[in-house]
Amino acid sequence: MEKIEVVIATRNPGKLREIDALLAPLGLRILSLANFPEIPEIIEDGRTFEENAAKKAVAVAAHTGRIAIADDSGLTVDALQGRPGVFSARYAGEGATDAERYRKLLEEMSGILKEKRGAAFVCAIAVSSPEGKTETVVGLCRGEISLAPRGNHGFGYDPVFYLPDLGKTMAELEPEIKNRISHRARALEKLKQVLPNFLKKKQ
Ligand code: ITT
Repeated sequence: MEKIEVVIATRNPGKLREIDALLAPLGLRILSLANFPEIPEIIEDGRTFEENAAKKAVAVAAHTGRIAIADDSGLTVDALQGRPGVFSARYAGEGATDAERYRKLLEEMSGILKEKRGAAFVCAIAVSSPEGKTETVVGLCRGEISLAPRGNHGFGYDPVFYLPDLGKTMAELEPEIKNRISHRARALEKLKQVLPNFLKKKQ
């Protein structure tokens, strides 16, 4: 049987790897923006993760004529009143590396006591059909901002996101474990509930 094609609307290889692994059991043919290099950059000017995820999914579905799945995610830190939030990717300026971003965060958090270092990773995932039907779901994972980076797995802010229950940072977890507990895993679990409505063959 021909596989249904779905485009993952991200330029972030870390996200793509995780989404790919989490959707693998569905037997879809996963395409990414690498298959559509002509798609221009989508301006993420929404006020919420949900708005940005929907904007990316709608634009890519319209452009490719295929079902598109987009992820908008980031870190919200309690002591920073939710920052960097939707600005997580731009927190240390355009073109900064992951390490530059988390080092800037550790610097901004210096002097903040362990009890006040609570944070959450948030992931909004939107799915959109070429006709413009869209659903958005959100997943969240709570933890703390560590005092120093640890671990080499994952991507982004993972080395400084500490999970007290596991006694490890997100970057110290094997990918299979992160993919069981992360904000992205939780959002994709919810996505799997609504996805069948998008994958139905047109009569
Ligand atoms: P796309 O928009 O192309 O998908 P992006 O990297 O620009 O890629 P976002 O605008 O959603 O994505 O920004 C997400 C930011 O949050 C970025 O700095 C990531 O490194 C970080 N982030 C998201 N999920 C993460 C995770 O699971 N672990 C660590 N950091 C994460």
